[in-house]
Amino acid sequence: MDRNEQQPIEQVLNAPTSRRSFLRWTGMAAAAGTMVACGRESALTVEPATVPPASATTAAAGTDHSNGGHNSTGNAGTPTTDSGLKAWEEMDKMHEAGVKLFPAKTEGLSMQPLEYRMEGDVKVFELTCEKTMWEVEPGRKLEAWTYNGQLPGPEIRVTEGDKVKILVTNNLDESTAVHWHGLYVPNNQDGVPFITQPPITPGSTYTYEFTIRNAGSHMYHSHHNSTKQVSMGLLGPFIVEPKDKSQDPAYDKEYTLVLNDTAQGFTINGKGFPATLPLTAKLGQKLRIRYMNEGLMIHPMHLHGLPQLVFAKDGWNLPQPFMCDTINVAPGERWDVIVDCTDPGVWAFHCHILSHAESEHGMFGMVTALIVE
Ligand SMILES: [Cu+2]
Repeated sequence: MDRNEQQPIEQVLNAPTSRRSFLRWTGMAAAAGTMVACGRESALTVEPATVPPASATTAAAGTDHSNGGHNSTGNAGTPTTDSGLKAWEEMDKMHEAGVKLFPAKTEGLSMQPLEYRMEGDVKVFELTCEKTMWEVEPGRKLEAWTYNGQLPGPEIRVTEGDKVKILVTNNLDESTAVHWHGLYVPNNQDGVPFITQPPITPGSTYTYEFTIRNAGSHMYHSHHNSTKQVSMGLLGPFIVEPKDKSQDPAYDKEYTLVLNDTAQGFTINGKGFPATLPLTAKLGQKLRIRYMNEGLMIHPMHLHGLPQLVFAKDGWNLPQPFMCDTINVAPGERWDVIVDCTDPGVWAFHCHILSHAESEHGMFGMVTALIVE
């Protein structure tokens, strides 16, 4: 079992199983050269957090009402657009353009493994809260508040029984605090200002220290002015390997998918489609997927083609794992699933609240793909 083959974006983009194979699988490589440039910015102009009202998109598509919605070259009732295309042709082009960009390159690597140093038998991690310009989709850069410049923040990965010390430096303009969501910690390490600690004021560093007592997929995030601070990006995955791995199902490769729906729009791991990263697997491999929801809405995550074996909730293995094709992930929840990659192809993988995933401008937001080769 290769526990952590999650790849940084550069590796994924340069790997043979990425853009090239995606195009091959989708049969678009040959067509790519003949793609006619679309007159509009297509999917990239869509604000992921909002779906344009029908009236707005109709206007944007330049529907010509001067001839009663008819045009001389098209079928009766098929409006044309400013570009001379029929409305449905323009819509199809925007959808196609978004898919062809996937996986689109953006700046910023999220959830990189956080290095630590040893102080005796204690693993010491450092997190810095700072303002970062974060590229959600190509060309759409927003101010984010991040841990170590990443959104989601770096992946903290430890083993049950580890002693950890986490130094949090606050370089923001307001106080903050970090809550270790899902972990057993001593009460005074729980990260809630005025209940268990003073706030971490701007410019100061605060030290958390505890022993890891429970395994599983967990999170860390701000617990101060949290609607704002978590929305702006102060969140990250905290993964605890069990001491005894025999209780978990076997898997070959794993991915963490952090779902969000706040200041950056609808995102998976801080990016919106087409800048989301595909998951990749070889035929016959088993993937472990760790879902985490750091947003304010539920997200039913639907993988096409291959069922999901749900075996853990909030880091606790289920007495009775179950199969599904859509797993609802509520705010604060973590679900762990195994996908047995028995069928090759590019399998669409998206939130099934459709307004989080697709508009008339094409797919956006919480959409990615599982590529099985
Ligand atoms: Cu959703």
